[in-house]
Amino acid sequence: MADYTFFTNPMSRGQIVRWALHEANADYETELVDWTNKPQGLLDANPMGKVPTLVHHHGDHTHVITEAAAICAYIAEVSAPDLLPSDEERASYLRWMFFAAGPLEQAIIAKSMGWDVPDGKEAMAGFGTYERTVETLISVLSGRDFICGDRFTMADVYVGSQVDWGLMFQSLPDDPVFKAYAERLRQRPKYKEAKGIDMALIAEAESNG
Ligand SMILES: N[C@@H](CCC(=O)N[C@@H](CS)C(=O)NCC(=O)O)C(=O)O
Repeated sequence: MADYTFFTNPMSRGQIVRWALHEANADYETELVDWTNKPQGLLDANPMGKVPTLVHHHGDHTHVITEAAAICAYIAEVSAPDLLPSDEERASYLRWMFFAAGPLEQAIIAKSMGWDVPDGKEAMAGFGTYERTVETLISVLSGRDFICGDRFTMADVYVGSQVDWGLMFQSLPDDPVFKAYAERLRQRPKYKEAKGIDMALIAEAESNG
């Protein structure tokens, strides 16, 4: 049995986790999830029925981990120590990974759904406003090649995926700082390897109607 069972759908946030698994050279098997007929194994592991969901087979027991950012962090802890932060990088690693999973994701979803923060309620919304959130991320990335500084860490898989998807779906502005960061990540062999698998699965699903 592989170390991990990876429940995913190629057209989903599962792409983030596949990239993380490849950066870690992890041993995993894929369970493809049909939205209209979710496997019982997924529902048992994650009552939300959401992907990505990762099951880690660890000796005689298993660990279930969900939420793409947490899964990336878990994979780094268990299978990719080189992608963990150094003492100097740890604050940025945690700060921007949580920022991307919280305020940034909320800001992007609110914008995509057409949800406006009512006047005077910015202080209650964790992301304040879409503009504040986006400008904050641009300002941090302006001074560095990767989210923790000059070295790729697992935080770049998650933060970078938000930027990559945001540019693709135009839910983030076409800012030169975002574009340069995304381009740096898209050149990584493991990014290409993982995306290649999901793109092939999407093409196969489309050709089967
Ligand atoms: N907070 C979760 C969100 C996961 C999520 O919403 N996944 C979507 C696909 S991108 C899904 O499973 N949708 C199917 C459903 O809700 O039934 C994460 O960050 O992983």
